[in-house]
Amino acid sequence: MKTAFITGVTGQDGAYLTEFLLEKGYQVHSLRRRTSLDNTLRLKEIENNDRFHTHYGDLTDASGLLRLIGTIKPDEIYNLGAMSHVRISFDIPEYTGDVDGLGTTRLLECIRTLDINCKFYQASTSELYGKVVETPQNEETPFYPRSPYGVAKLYAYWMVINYRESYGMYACNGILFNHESPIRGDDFVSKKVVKGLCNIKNKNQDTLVMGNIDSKRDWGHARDYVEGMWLMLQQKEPKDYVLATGNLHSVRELIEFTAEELWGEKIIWKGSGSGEEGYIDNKKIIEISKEFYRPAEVDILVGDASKANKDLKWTPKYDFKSLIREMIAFELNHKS
Ligand code: NAP
Ligand code: G4F
Repeated sequence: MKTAFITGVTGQDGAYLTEFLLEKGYQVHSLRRRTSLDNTLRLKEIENNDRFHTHYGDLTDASGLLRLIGTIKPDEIYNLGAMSHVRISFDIPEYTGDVDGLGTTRLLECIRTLDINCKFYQASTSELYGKVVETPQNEETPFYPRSPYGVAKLYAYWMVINYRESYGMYACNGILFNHESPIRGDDFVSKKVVKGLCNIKNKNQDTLVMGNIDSKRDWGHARDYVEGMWLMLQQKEPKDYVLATGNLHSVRELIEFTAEELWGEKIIWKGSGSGEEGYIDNKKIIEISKEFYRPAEVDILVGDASKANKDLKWTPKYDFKSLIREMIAFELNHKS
């Protein structure tokens, strides 16, 4: 029976990965932050599994990490913990660097110091490509991060490669494009749009206020992506892989598709820029506010996952429509 240690277990990917590894027969140990309100809502269905364990800790606390990893001696570490919100990273850049950047180094140092035989997965991101220099992006595409989050993750990305090359560590970067699910955090665009429009449909909200709706992303389902993380750690050689669907949609299309699923009709757009508004049945449901714009935007991200398709035999099962339909169904059932 293998033992895994997961940071970020209380987040979207942490919950799906834990479920996946428990199904594979793993013992799963995980890092949980102490919070004043319950942060384990995504873990309710698995928290009673006797192969699942949480431990209090923080990626900024090196001595705690060393003690935990030294006791658990995991076969695999999945570093999913992060301050993961791009816009908020502009508000707390130093903290973001500490958790997302140095937090990764702290874990790598634990493996080196304890001299344990432990594979390491790093949650790298398509945000590394930022102001993209080619489309689609693959493992060879140069990086140009556009946020404190992207810059912190770039440091972590290179530390993983440095520890692999310096100490022969089995350490991989998964360069994952946006992946969503019904349990996505409320302040990411997919959840905000689906939840907001479902609320409007149910007359619990009047309008949805959005930022830049012309940015474009490659959205997949988190359930598909956690399988890819695991596959990266089951290979002969540690390598870095892009996981993506290869399909591109704008935030505007996300809003239009969700609205059409809910009302069976098209949104009518009026105005432009931050004065643009969206209407259904002559009722305004979308407004734009600069509040949700970023100081520097990533306009377009779309990945080429050919290397993962070939080496890992990884292909996503969900597409954009099945992802959004599942998110809508969750919101509607959740409310009833
Ligand atoms: P998420 O839902 O925001 O979860 C982040 C997790 O990190 C939460 O469990 C959070 O704990 C934890 N965390 C935050 N600060 C921490 C700290 N100081 N010490 C320990 N844990 C801390 O993110 P996600 O969408 O699951 O993403 C997982 C990872 O993949 C992140 O590293 C993210 O940057 C990266 N990534 C995500 C995507 C995507 O589209 N989802 C794409 C590429 C890469 P609390 O619950 O207590 O806040
Ligand atoms: O959903 P988002 O906040 O995701 P973003 O910035 O792409 O970051 C996510 O994916 C990354 C992978 O590429 C991860 F590394 C990262 O941790 C995170 O999971 O925003 C998507 C797009 C952006 O262009 C944003 O400007 O949607 C645009 N947007 C427009 N209005 C909005 C809004 N984003 C948010 N969060 N809220 C809005 O009202």
